[in-house]
Amino acid sequence: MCMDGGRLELHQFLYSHYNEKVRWALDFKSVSHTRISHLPGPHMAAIRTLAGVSRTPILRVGGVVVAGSADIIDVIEGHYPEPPLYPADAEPRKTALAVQTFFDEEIAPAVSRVLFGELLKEPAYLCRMLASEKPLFTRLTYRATQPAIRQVMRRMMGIDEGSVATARRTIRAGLDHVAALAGPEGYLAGNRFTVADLSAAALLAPACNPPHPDMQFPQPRPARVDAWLNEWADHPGAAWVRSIYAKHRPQRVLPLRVAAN
Ligand SMILES: N[C@@H](CCC(=O)N[C@@H](CS)C(=O)NCC(=O)O)C(=O)O
Repeated sequence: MCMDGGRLELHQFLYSHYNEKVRWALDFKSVSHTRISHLPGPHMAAIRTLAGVSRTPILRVGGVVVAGSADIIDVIEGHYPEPPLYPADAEPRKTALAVQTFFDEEIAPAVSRVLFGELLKEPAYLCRMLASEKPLFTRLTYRATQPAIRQVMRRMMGIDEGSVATARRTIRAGLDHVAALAGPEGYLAGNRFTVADLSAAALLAPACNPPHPDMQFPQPRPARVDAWLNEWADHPGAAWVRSIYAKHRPQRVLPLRVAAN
């Protein structure tokens, strides 16, 4: 794949934790890119046409399209090896990639399920979060279609009382896991920051409210969103997430262009 000189586009959802993994990897490596923010629900046609799947993140460079946060990070790492996200040695690299897979597959869906269980009850706030970059007309239309979109999102994320209760326990297990696994230097695979730390911190970020413009929920927040954040606030795993953000999440990389669509 040729990335040099190509316009690199990240097709994303604002505040999404899988998308945050890719934003972080691009920012960490100072890769200039354009972010194209889609609205969950209406995104489907455009993303399917682009990538043949409906999930974001999608990375596009010219005619080349890569889907899925882990595969995208792998491509970014291959083309922009410095600073590295993969450990040089085989054993810690295997551990780092296994941690990424665990958080991608087990923890991240639980975070979405519980958080959206709450956010879908706050349609005005949800629209403010997801559509803030859009023109007024699009924001109003998106708000008007929330009842229909809410049903689709509930179904797609498997949100019901039982699944949300199980997902809450899974989130706690994820926070316990990072608190227990972080070594003396505070990292999950070896003694430096890797894709393991990036993945765990990005995917737990919606529960930990790290002070970064890409993930910090807008103010004022509804009481139920505050309650969601308070639920995890004192967990040592949440303190770990915030410390990894403070040490390793670049604030913003320029030039970053945000395209409206
Ligand atoms: N394994 C994928 C999961 C991506 C994913 O679930 N993305 C969500 C947003 S956080 C999505 O696009 N959902 C909408 C859909 O499934 O159509 C990854 O690592 O990128």
